[in-house]
Amino acid sequence: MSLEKEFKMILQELSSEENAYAKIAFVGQPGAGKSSIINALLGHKAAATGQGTDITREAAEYSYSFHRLVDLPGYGTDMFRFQDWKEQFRPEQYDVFVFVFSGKLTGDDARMLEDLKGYAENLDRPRPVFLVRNHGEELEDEDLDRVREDVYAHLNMTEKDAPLYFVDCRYKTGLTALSEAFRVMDYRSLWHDRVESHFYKKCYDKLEICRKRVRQAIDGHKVAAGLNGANPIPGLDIGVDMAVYMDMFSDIRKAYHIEDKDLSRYSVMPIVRQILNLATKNGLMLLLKNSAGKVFVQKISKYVPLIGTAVAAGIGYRLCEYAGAEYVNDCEEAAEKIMDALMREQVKEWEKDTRLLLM
Ligand SMILES: Nc1nc2c(ncn2[C@@H]2O[C@H](COP(=O)(O)OP(=O)(O)OP(=O)(O)O)[C@@H](O)[C@H]2O)c(=O)[nH]1
Ligand SMILES: [Mg+2]
Repeated sequence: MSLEKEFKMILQELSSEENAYAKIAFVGQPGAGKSSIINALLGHKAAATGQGTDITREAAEYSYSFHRLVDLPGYGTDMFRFQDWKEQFRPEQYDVFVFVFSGKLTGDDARMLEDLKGYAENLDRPRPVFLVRNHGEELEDEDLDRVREDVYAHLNMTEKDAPLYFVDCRYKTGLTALSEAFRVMDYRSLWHDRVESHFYKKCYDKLEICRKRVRQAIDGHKVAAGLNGANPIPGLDIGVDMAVYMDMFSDIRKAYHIEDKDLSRYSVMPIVRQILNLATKNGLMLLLKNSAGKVFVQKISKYVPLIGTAVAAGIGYRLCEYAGAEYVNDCEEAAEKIMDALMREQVKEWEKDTRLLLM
């Protein structure tokens, strides 16, 4: 399969998989109403709810528009002590957090919010946090400001760090405002980096495999080039066997799975034009002249009659190694440009999807 196709497949897999969703994790004490809010947002009973503790015992994901709602168990119970809960459910993997509470806040709650702030700083991407006071019906209007002050003071944050919503699951109030807040989030910025970083990492892993194959290809040709010097390079007193170089370049491209038809699609890129040009006799001559200058052939070659053909063969060997390395760099640069182009196309697709979904 060609390198471009391999890159494309990586991107397609990543975009269609888990990664292309903003994952909204619901966190909070047991019984705060995390599962009930998820059910209310979904409009049907998907998650189990109940009066006891530890009703939710495993992380569960539910599709919600172009997001995933993630129901997590409550923390601070015998079964899930805060530290154990964190290790088991790794909240740092999620993109958006909904902190649900319904009564008194605890030290664990303050620690949880402290951690949430920390994740955003470490990962250098936005990680919105929403505070949700459930059981809203039990509050009178005049209580709302007090709850608001109380929660921000206890969690050591301000409304700017995390907006507060009042909802009630029994009477289904406040949920529209919450779902509207999810809807208008710049959701792509939440997971774009994750998809992009996975994409580049996987592509570079592929290139690493190619690089190993390429070394073998160059090594074989170097020996041939050292022994063979049929075509003189104009202006230089040294001969090279063009066929050896042509074969080597072709083998390098093969090792990278770079196919000519891939390249023609990207031929507006200078680096790609260069790769194509080097596959021609004139282009190759030019590269060799440049490379030869760099391996000091000019200086040494005029002494060939004095120093003998063994040294000249050594120069041919180095010249080939140098030209091979140059061509490898070009191929890698072209591969990187292909990755960038594919990523840019994908971003355009996502933007189109976002516009459709937000209409
Ligand atoms: N009156 C009233 N009861 C609610 C409200 N929200 C949830 N409940 C009830 O509170 C109990 C706990 O709700 P859950 O949604 O299971 O709470 P949870 O946060 O998911 O709990 P864990 O899964 O154990 O962490 C259930 O019996 C719900 O029916 C509400 O707004 N008003
Ligand atoms: Mg639950």
